[in-house]
Amino acid sequence: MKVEIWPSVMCMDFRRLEADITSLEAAGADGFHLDIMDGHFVPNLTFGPDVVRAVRSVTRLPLDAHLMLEEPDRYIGQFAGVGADLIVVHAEPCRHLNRTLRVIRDTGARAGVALNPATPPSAVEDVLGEVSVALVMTVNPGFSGQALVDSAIPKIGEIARLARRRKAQVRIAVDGHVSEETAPEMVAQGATILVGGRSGVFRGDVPPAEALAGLRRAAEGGRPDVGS
Ligand code: S6P
Ligand code: MG
Repeated sequence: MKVEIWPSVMCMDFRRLEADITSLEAAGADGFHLDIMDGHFVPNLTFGPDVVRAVRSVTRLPLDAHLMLEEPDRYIGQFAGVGADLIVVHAEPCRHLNRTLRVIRDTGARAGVALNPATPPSAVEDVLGEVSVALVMTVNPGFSGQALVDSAIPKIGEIARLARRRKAQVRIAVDGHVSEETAPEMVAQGATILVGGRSGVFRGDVPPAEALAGLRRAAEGGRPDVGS
């Protein structure tokens, strides 16, 4: 299966958002990742549905709304309504995760579940059959440019094994410090969607479009030996 790279909108230059999106789409981005933060579930604030709507207006690529919200249920309809194709909620704040995921699917969006570095794969095992994407956080959520939480990487492989055991058709995404150095191991563990942030795409030393190409080369180099 092809490794997809989804650049993170929160890392873009907001003075020229359309230009960043257009150039990354031309450079081969497979989708865009939009981090929605409420200052409660994570100690930071980003943006809301209006920015998702603006991004939707300038690209036809899939948009992934990563809800880092204390009460995600309250906002699912809004993000689906402005064009999010994939809505990812964290397992941690959801009291009724199975129902929340069904609410997402009922909007017509694909459902995803995310888990923080300290959350065990068992927390999402019983919903792997309910989601299109399982998002493994390899940093503590809230900011870009953070250090990798090494202990989170083996969780990619654990979730891949759980999914195979349950015959769940779920893709594993990784979010946090995805770089040319870390991507090969993430892919070897079973990741097929990588969020491109400051470590992999918006590095600052080369244009994002060039960094994206380098990240893809590195990620493809990490593909498991077995055919996929
Ligand atoms: C972090 C957020 C992420 C960041 C991403 C950026 O809370 O969920 O999507 O945008 O971590 O990647 P990097 O390379 O800056 O860690
Ligand atoms: Mg994210």
